[in-house]
Amino acid sequence: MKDVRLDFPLLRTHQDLIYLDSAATSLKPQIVLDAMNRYYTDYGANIHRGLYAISEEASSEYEETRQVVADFINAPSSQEIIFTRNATESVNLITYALGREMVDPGDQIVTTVIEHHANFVPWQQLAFQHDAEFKVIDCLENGDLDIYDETGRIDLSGIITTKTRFCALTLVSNVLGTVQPVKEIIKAIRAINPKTLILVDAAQAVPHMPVDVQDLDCDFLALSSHKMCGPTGVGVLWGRNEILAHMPPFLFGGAMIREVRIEETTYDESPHRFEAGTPDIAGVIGLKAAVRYLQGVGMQTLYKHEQELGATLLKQLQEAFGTKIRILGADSRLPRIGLAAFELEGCHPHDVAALLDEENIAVRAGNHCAMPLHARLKANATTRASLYLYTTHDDITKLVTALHKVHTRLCPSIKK
Ligand code: ALA
Repeated sequence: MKDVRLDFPLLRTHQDLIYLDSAATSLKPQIVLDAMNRYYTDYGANIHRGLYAISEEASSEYEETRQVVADFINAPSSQEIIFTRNATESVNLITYALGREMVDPGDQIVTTVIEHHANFVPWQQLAFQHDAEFKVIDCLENGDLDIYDETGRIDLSGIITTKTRFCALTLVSNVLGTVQPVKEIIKAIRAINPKTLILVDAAQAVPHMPVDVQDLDCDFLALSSHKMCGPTGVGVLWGRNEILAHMPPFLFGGAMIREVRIEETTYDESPHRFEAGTPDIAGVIGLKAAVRYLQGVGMQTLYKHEQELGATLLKQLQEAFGTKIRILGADSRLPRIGLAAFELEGCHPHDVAALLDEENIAVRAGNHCAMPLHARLKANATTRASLYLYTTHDDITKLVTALHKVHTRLCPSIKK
């Protein structure tokens, strides 16, 4: 994994930077930048419109990304891949297009307290607007979902009912770093209510581990290009064809219609029905390069690397600070990606992040768009270090050394 650092130009232009904020956005390899640049310099026409060579080339490069993404998440068909602006928009597409049609007063929408706001607020608002019940699965002190019976089996009786229209789940929490047993949860949901539609937020999962929508058996999956070596401005919604085929549009305009008359408009098939207007063509082409790059590294290899590094991160932080550090989710026995959100005794996370910046270390501080989870775990805010394929053991050692300095500066009176 060491050689991959050479692929990331930002690591060359900032040789001293220790970038530990990949959960916010990953760095981009040169081949992604080249692919986007090639579009703008060599064939930068609009897609699906021009009957001339460079427009056809742009259309074909754009459409090819659907197949590449479909293969990456093992979707049965490239027609099930919808390009959006980001994972947030992917979730909103479902809550607007399908949610408004399907949710009646008295119905129920289920999500969890560990969600990112992107997979929480759209469902909350949908429930509120339709007088539906908004049920939030709680978590335990270690961040694991409170869904297990005394034998450790997943038991969703009392949570999922015949009224549950939607259930929204994250595969990997952007604060806990834990990989949730989503496949098993989905099995348990289906056993109670096979009609519940299930959306998986995989924004923090797809960049770090192999994800297979058929194996998960979900109905929808949202992901984000910029967290997986791709450009910002592009997200993906995967959905089962049989649902998308009947789903009404969300945004109206050009490129999503079949026929427009003054009296009536008819719409194109999915996925084009859900891609109104000129999309981020360069971004989608960049995403294709990013997926191919990750496939070249190998998702199993990447996941193993992150699990090792993530375990090192936790161990070094715990050894260095003992009871003075609280790492959210560290006591969970679930598998993890390389991420640790922590409170350091006596130090405000914003001060920690600002002082780490003086040491050329980039981390994120705050609630990481997961206020319900922070409130549940009684943490006002945390400092988060998040790793990726270009992170090294040396980066972690430097973080821990710098944190010592920060702690001494901010809390001179606390005995180390
Ligand atoms: N969702 C991104 C994060 O967790 C921005 O940092």
